[in-house]
Parts: sequence; C-alpha cells; structure tokens
Amino acid sequence: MSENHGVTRRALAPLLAGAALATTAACGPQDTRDEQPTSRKFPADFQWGAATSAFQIEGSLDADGRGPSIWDVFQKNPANIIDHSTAAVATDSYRRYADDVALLAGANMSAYRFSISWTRVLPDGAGVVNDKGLDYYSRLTDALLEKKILPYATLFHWDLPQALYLKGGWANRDTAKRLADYSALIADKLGDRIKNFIILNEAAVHTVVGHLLGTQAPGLKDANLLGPVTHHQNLGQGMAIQAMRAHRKDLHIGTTMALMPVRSIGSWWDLKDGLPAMAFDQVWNGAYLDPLLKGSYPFAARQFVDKFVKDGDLAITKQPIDFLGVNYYSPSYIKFDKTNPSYIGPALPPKGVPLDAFGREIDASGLGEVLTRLRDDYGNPTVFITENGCADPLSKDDAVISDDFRIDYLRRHLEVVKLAMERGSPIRGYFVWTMVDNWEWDSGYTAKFGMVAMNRTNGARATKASYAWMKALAKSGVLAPEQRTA
Ligand code: GCO
Repeated sequence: MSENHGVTRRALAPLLAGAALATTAACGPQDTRDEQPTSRKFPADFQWGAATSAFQIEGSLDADGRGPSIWDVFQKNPANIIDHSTAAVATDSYRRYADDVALLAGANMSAYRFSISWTRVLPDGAGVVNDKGLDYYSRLTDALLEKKILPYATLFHWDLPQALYLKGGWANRDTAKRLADYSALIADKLGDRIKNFIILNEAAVHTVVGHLLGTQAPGLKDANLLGPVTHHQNLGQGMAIQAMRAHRKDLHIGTTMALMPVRSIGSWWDLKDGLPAMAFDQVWNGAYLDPLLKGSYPFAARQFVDKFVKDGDLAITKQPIDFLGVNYYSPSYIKFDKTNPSYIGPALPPKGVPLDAFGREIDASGLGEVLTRLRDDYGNPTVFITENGCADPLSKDDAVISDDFRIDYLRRHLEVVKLAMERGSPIRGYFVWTMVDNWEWDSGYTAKFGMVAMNRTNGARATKASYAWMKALAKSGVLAPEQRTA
C-alpha cells in the first residue's frame, strides 16, 4: 500500500491532490521562524488534555447490548479500510479504561476529551435506554474525577446509529430531533458529574467525507446530500443545546469544528482561483460557524442549504455557547478546477511547506489565522483547542518511540496558541490528538497519532518521548523553547 493511498483515502477534500503529497515522512520541521509569544508561561487554570473518540478506542463493539452504528457497517467491508482492519479491539478501552486514566494522570493531564457512543446508550438511536452502556461512561467519569481530571464528553463523533441511518440519517430532518433527545438523556443521566459537553465533532468532515467523497461512513457519494446533511446537523446541534439546558443549568456546552484557513494558490487579486477558495471556505468553515454564531448561512452554503431551512430554523441553530472547540491540523489550498462541477479543486501547497506523514501540511500559522478570525469576525468566543497533533510516518509498522517530530509539532502549535492568547483570544485549554495510538477510521491502524504506543498483540502500552514532554509541560505550564541538537 502506498503512502499516497493513505492520503487520498483520507478525509479532507483539499488534500486529495495526488502523488506529490506522499513526499515527506514525519511531522516537521519547518524552516521559517514563526513569531514568538512574549511569555511561555500558560495560566495556572489552563486545561491540558488528550482527546479520543469512542469508535476509535473502545472496541467491544457487541458488548453489553451496544447497537450498531454506521461505522460498524462501513468497517465490515474490508475494501473501505486501508489495512482491512476493524475497530473490534481498537485500544480496548471499553475494558482497559483504567489504563487510559492512569496514563492521563501520569502525564499530569487535567482534562480528557472522549466521546459517548450513541448506540451504547440507545442501541436503536432512540427509545429503549441501555443502562449497561450508560454505566460504562459513568465508571469512566468516576475514574477520571477521582484523579481530578475533568471529563469533556463529545456526543456525536460520526458514529450515527445504524437504525437512524436506515431512516435517512442526516438527510432526514427527524435525526436532528433524535440528537436532541439523546443529548437531553445524557444531560439527565451523566450531567451530575460531567459538566463539559461538546455536541458535534467536525460536522464538515462528516458531511463532505462521509456523504460526498464516500471514504468514511456512511460511504455515500451524493452531492445532493450536501444541503440536508449540513443543515440538519446544525439544526440538531441547536436543538441539543436547548434540550440540555432545559434539563440542567450548570453545564458548559460547546461544539467542535475542523477549522481550516482556505488559501487560494493565486495572487490575492486573482479571482479565478480566489473565488473557488472563498466558496470552499464558506462550505467548509462558514456553513457551520455562521448558523451557530450568526444565525445565517454564507452565500455559497445558501446555494445548497436554503431548500432545507424552514422558518425559525436559524433561530434554533444560533445558540449561545460556553466555548467553541477548534480542531486544527493544517490549512488547505484551493484552485479553480474546470473538471469539477463546483469549480473547486484541491491544490498543492507552495513548495517547501513540509507535510506530515498523513499528507497534511505542517503550518502552525494556519491555527493563528483561525484564532484571529474567531476573535475578529465571530465575537471572540471562548476557545478550547480540542484536537491538534500529527502522525508517525505511515510506512513504519512500529510506532516511533523517540517522536521528536511530534514534540516539535506540538510546540510550534502551542507557541501560536500562546501568541493568540496574548493578542486577546480567550483560549482555555489544549487537547492533544491523541493519547494512545488508535484506529484511524479508513486508515485503520496505519496512522498513529498517539503519545503512547500500543502493542496490538497483548495490549501493552509504551510511552513515547512526547508523553514525557507533555507531562513536564502540564506540570509546569511553561512551554520549553526549541531544543536544537548541534
Ligand atoms: C478528525 C477526528 C479524529 C481523527 C484525528 C486524526 O479530526 O478526523 O476528530 O477522529 O482521528 O483528527 O486524523
């Protein structure tokens, strides 16, 4: 299997640019020196954490009454997953969650972002509640709190109940209501101890990669779904926030987006490439930011969502949130493409921009761009960086334990975070993606994003260099400057 296969099979539309993406091995380094923050000390109450999602770590897919999700079905077809693996075991976290908590505590983490599997709790997506599934999250929560680690629970990280998919999935407006009911149930059952909730994870990825490119579940390639799937996720999110607040007043509710600065490959005055880039920005970023924070859709998104927006919907999508979760990996480059009906084509980044093993450009300045935009154009919401990280080289079977490239990547992005804070962005925490190498969706086990490696034969965990680095950082709150080896 070629490295490029990994890139092209993977999520983000702008990265589908072809062979040249397979050129570099790991996550750095970048030659240009970025602007540095004045102080390298983060506030004492800044949250340091790691992020995961249920389907990527839990395994035990049939245990204790869990129902099937669209990912259960999708992964059963080996052709859908690069290494033909399944998530049947993953990091075995359903059984080994105590190990995960010990690793978090060992790294001085004060927060943990995980997701709740909708079908563990509601096997059919609605209706009968599976207490054993709820119990798992209750045990995990207690174990975290005992170690003084704050739980941040994501409610929907792409694993839609198959029963709801069979009724139309996100193309069906009713799914929005189902999300709200499920969210209210979680607020009711777990809101006494979990106070921080993230409604959606990266709705843009789920829309585009799951329903247009078809390389993630549910594996559809239907441009007609862009409108309903986008809008019904936004609507469901608004309804879920309202429903949770109606159940409990003491929750901090946010949502997580995959925000990417979109860059035209042309000069700033070159509309030929600039207009497709602006349109893509509105489809990828604006179509989720605007309905939540402004109560509207940007022009390009309106072309496909308008048909599905009913009177009053935008008053529901616009909800006050306690924080916005930002997942950042890379910027995207766009050019005019006459072969694509939308004229939006992925482009290669300028020469010299390094790529990580996953084919993503390593460019921390893009995170700064996103944070500035939230500050200046979106009312400066409280932000948590809910994901950031990079993969070990894909070609290696074993994890890289001396992962200096990851330390370098994390440090560069944290410098940007600190600089943004000094310039007025209220950023309250940072979650590394991820703690233990896990099952990376259609890339299976080939992409390893963890600070901890896992032996897939016996489940044993081995910490990488980045783990020790994060441990020191979370303890001191001081971001060490780059260590240059002579
Ligand atoms: C995403 C998801 C994660 C991924 C991570 C690494 O951003 O795709 O939230 O589930 O595993 O981003 O690709």
